[in-house]
Amino acid sequence: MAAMTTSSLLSNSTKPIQNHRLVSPFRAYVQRTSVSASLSTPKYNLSSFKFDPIKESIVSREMTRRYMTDMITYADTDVVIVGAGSAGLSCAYELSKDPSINIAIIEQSVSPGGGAWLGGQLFSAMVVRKPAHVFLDEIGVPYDEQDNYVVIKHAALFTSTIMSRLLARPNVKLFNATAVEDLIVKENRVAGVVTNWALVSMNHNTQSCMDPNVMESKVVVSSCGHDGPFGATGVKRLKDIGMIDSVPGMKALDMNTAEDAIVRLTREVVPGMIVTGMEVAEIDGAPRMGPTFGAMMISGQKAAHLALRALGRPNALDGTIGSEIPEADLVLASSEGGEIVEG
Ligand code: AHZ
Repeated sequence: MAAMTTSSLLSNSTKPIQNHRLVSPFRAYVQRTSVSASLSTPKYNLSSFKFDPIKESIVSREMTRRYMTDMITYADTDVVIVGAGSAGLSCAYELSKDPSINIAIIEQSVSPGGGAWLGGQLFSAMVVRKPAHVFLDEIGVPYDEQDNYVVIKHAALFTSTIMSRLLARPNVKLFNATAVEDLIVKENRVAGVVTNWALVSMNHNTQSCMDPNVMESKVVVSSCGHDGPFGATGVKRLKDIGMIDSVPGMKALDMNTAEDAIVRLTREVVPGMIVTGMEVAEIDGAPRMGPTFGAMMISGQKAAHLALRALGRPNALDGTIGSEIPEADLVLASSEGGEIVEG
């Protein structure tokens, strides 16, 4: 009886999916793009494998020297992106195409990716509404194509792909396990972030004073997600210090309204600070979209072009890509007239 149940379950689950559109575009994509994974003899002997020797202190010095060099390099940088969820990663990916811009990504978690390791309710698949699938084509993430949307078979495929592309770029440094605790503000302009090891940030109530570190930047992009223990940090701090009036919090779910609104409202909220992703809904009381991710990608892309504009670099918002921009320190991203301010 048990065997019968198992086999009938099995035969149901292995039945071909009726809607051929669900399967064939993905297969076609994989056939076009996958590298050959055929079994071949490894280039070393697996029966008597031996590593080259190393001194333990060398391992320690390699890690320490590189990390400390990065800290020195990025103590004063072009753009700091706070939060490596789908919006922050998309922003960093787009921005890092300009090799003249140095980008530090600060992520409080040990594992970057925010909520984008899963679809919704801990399911695997990630839904992306068209035309945001063009972004997936660019980074090389395969999907099942439907009429108005596409489905990536596992959200982790998007997150791991964008991260591997991004982190290979020489002008990007990810500082994970590091939290942004505060902002640097000078003359009403956000001028960087105040950081601490995330584990230290989480223990301010158990230890006496554990002072933070700082990172100056020309532009800060806040992509901290919606409110939570570490969410919406950027906009909540702006409210605390009186730079914005209120943070009403995201409204109830409406996918259609929410995704367009997030992209439309992605902007430089105060001089020097651009907000992207779900943090935008917090500041504007816009609806949430739940488990559809296209708005995170396009909002991140728009934030990148706002940052490029703020840095006086060619950008898609001004239609200046491919043209020479006059030497300018900083252009207010929020200014329609391209008003230039001092760096
Ligand atoms: O750990 C956070 C996460 O990885 C990180 N973060 C937040 N505050 C931080 C701080 N310092 C350093 N002070 C911090 N890191 O920011 C990341 C935010 O990622 P996310 O995936 O939560 O936000 P997102 O805006 O990129 O994507 C939102 C995805 C959602 S939520 C939602 C809904 O609830 O309706 N729908 C979508 C698509």
